[in-house]
Amino acid sequence: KASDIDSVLNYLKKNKVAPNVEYSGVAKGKNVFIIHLESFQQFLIDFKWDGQEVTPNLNKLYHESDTLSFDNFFNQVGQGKTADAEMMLENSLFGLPEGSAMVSDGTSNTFQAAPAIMDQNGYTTAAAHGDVPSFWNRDNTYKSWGYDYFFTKNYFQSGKNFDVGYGLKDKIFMKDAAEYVEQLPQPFYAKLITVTNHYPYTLDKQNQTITKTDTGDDTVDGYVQTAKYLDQSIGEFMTWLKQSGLDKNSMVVFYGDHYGISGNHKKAVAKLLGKKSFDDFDNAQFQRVPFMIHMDGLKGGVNHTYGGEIDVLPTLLNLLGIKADNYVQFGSDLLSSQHSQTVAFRNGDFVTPQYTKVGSTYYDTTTGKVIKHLSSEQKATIDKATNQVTTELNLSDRVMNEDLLRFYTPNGFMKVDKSDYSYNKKKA
Ligand code: GP9
Ligand code: MN
Repeated sequence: KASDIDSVLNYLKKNKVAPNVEYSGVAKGKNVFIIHLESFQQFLIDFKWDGQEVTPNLNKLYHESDTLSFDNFFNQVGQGKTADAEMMLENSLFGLPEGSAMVSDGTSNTFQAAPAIMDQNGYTTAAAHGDVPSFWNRDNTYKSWGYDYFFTKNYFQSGKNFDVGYGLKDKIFMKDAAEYVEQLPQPFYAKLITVTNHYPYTLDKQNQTITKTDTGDDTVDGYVQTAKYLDQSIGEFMTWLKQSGLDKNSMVVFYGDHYGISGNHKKAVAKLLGKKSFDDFDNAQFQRVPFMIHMDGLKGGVNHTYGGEIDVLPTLLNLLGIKADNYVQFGSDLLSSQHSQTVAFRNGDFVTPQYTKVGSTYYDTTTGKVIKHLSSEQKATIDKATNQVTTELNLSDRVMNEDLLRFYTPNGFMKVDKSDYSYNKKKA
């Protein structure tokens, strides 16, 4: 019922975080590219194998003075993987404890998502993905989120060997998608979802430009090959961006959606990282993924704030100068001094700069050592973090399961009418 949203609104009001005013509006009116780096983990940044950098183009971006990079940014997905990442990125709502919220609720729920917000601030919005539109129920969910365009498989070139794994190979996809995006009225908000760096990390011979790693674990060793290929597609995209002139008036955001190597491959990962062992603590830390914001003239650098995918939308809206303090968003501006550095995982575990919780075990985040006996002070801090994590996950689940946003429209927001959208290819 309508009043059920009240406990959510009260909690968010009580815990409101003021965004960093130094960054408010620095990207106002710029085009926005959201580049989804499939299964891309932070450890790949500056990682070397076979006598070379695996991802030189992303490394360069990561270190550039006009890129704001984060090195303590975590994926927070559950079973919905890519879909959970998208849900968090564009709504600042968590995925569900089981399944994929885009599948179970994407069609029917009311959302106040990034595309709709951007649209109502004068933007044209588009998503692109080199697979069938129905995957993860994107075709329906994107209507609920207010995407003007959704470019999928049948919009792009096809042919023998054009696809691998989950769809069009990244180099072809990025090029084709860019050509569509370039034609959109500006400013635009465009999300490009890559797929080639996806388990089982297979790639045609001619695109393999680095040897497989030698852990002996078949599900791990191809990862550097597809990651390198993805990186090359980003390099080509950045070259295109410059040539098109769009680099001057665009903000380009990169993020890794979730791990590429799961916790089931501890031995192989230890070998890959040159470590003696790899335990549950290490696996929690291994959930770091890239988050980088690149823009001409942006005051960049590597930022060490702890945060995660839930925090992306509030951070970006502040940069874009769009006020969102009355929206239902569970994350907060990563650049704000008030930002909470407790990073929730979907199963209730968490990481903070001080503590890491995995199941019923607590670790010192700085040393990786198990804390056997919690002092009363440690216990108080950990209880507070646990409480925050469970409360936010629960409230977010209520918003999703009970479709609570239908009862609350933030000031200045117009409810999305899904019937306004159709993604059938119009012949050029
Ligand atoms: C498929 C792609 C992969 O469309 O986005 O999804 P994932 O398996 O990573 O959740
Ligand atoms: Mn994915």
